[in-house]
Amino acid sequence: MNTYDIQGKRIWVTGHRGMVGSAIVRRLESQNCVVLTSSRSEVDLRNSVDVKSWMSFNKPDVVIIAAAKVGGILANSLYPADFIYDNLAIATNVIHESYKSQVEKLIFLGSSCIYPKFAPQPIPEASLLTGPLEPTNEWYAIAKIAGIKLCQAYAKQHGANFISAMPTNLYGPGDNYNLETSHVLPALIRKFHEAKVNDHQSVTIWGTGTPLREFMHVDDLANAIVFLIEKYSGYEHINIGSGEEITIDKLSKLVAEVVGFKGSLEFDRTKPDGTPRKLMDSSRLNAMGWKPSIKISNGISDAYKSFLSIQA
Ligand code: GFB
Repeated sequence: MNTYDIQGKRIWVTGHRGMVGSAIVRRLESQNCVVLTSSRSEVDLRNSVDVKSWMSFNKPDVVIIAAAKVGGILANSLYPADFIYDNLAIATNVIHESYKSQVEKLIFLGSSCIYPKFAPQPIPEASLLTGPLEPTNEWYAIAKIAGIKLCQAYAKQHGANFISAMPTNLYGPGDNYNLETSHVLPALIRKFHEAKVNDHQSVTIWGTGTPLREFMHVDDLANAIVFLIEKYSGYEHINIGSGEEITIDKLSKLVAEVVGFKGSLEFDRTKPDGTPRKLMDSSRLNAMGWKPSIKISNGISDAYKSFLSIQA
């Protein structure tokens, strides 16, 4: 297994203010490397001229594409043009300019929603492009699939050491708690917290509660990303899952318990369920020697603590 040593390297973490980017910056604090970050006012990643000039000035050795236009099931279905355009532009610009400025290692982050709606479960990497996508997030999925293909094309044509990884549904510090655009877990934390403090008797959950989702704490993901930068240079994208899945109904009860909400759940069937299940097969990553360590019940308590700290 050819390894890449990040000691002393200049590592650009794009999207450093986001939940994933900030977890990666936290993870790199203990490493002897130079972490580079850029604010939106300095570099609009959708603008190739911005990206080119920032890279020629800052000369990163490693690039982590954690920047993305992300959101939950409702945001993805409401803003398809934003999701496909922003994510395609970010991938195209950062990957191409990384090649032009001879970046030594790049990792592109996608999502488990790249897989067909009815892929075999658990979903192996080979399922990619074998069937129709989940309609609510196909725009984002296509942009992320294009990112995978960009990395593969630059590896194939130019020998670039560009890899891509597909995390499962993430949660943790720095999450988005806006109820229209967020993912389910932060939405539940906020809904149950507000119901508790306002003494409401019930909380509305979207859909039927029957879909299954796999979750991973963002600190586990940050560890996996550093592990892959150092240990993986393969052509194929690689799944980063926890192997722990739960129904939305059970997740709701777990979050309610952590938050201390004692009321009832109501299910709003006018809201979409999305894909029925998207448990990934992460055996390739596990076989390389990496496993997550944060169990969902502990992870939710940690996420709730970080939610309370931003309420204060
Ligand atoms: O997390 P979520 O928005 O995204 O929804 P996906 C997961 C499930 O939770 C769906 C249900 O079945 C939702 O109907 N749900 C229940 C809720 N209550 C709520 C709520 O209050 N808010 C939200 N947001 N969901 C996303 C993709 O799909 O997965 C993204 O759209 C990305 O592109 C992300 O890939 C990882 O898991 O369905």
